[in-house]
Amino acid sequence: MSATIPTLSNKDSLEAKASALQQAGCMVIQDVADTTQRNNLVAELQTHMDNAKVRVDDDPDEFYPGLTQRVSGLVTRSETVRALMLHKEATSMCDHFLLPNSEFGYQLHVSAALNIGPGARAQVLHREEDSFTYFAEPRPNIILATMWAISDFRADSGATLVVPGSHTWPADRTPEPDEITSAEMPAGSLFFWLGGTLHGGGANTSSDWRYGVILTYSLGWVRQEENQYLNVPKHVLDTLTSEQKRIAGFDMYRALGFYDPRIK
Ligand SMILES: O=C(O)CCC(=O)C(=O)O
Repeated sequence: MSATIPTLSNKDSLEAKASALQQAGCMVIQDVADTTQRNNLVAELQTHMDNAKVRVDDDPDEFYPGLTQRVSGLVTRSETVRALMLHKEATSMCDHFLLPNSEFGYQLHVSAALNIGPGARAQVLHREEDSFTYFAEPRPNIILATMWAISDFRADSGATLVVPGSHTWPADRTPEPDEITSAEMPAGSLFFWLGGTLHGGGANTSSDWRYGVILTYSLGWVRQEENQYLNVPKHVLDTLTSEQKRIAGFDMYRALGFYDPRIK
């Protein structure tokens, strides 16, 4: 494979990180989540993961491959995610890439825990910004995506496949095999990619599970992919801090999002 993903340390400067991500359309930062955070997250989501429906007879036309546990609604389900979604490593990149197009802020776009099981096929490569066809390509930055490595991510265990540089491509250009690479990273790393970067879950040919948490962010004035108004019930919303509510998308963006508090 000739495609490479820039890998930086959490001690590198903001400028170095932003420049690497801008150039490659993707980047790994190592040593961001510690073992306690990862263990807590797994424990908080264990029951939901155990109850997640795993399709064994995979339909190759399905966007989501089988043999994978998927759990969303993480703002409600995980205290650790409520901290990680505001982690400085993530928000500093969001400030850089999203605030110029959304001066009053950005919001969580998707939250999901993805545990790719042995035998799972690769997901079709796609772009996070694919819903925003209104904008001509190359699109402005609308979305910034992150993947927290809860387990080690290896090429054979289903590490995210990514096409560095594809954020600058015309939408109809198909990657050659040597332009696709795996976001291999040790547990605790944080993988970033831009909304225009081609990527997808990798095939798992190993006997281990690949556990990741995807948290994507979007401009404050677009519709969120995950419906937080339904996934965060009122009794949970009432326990969130103002920062958590804001990032989850419950603040107004200029005139957008008003409501009548007398309606219960
Ligand atoms: O699991 C991964 O590595 C990527 C997942 C993804 O891109 C998706 O579910 O849309």
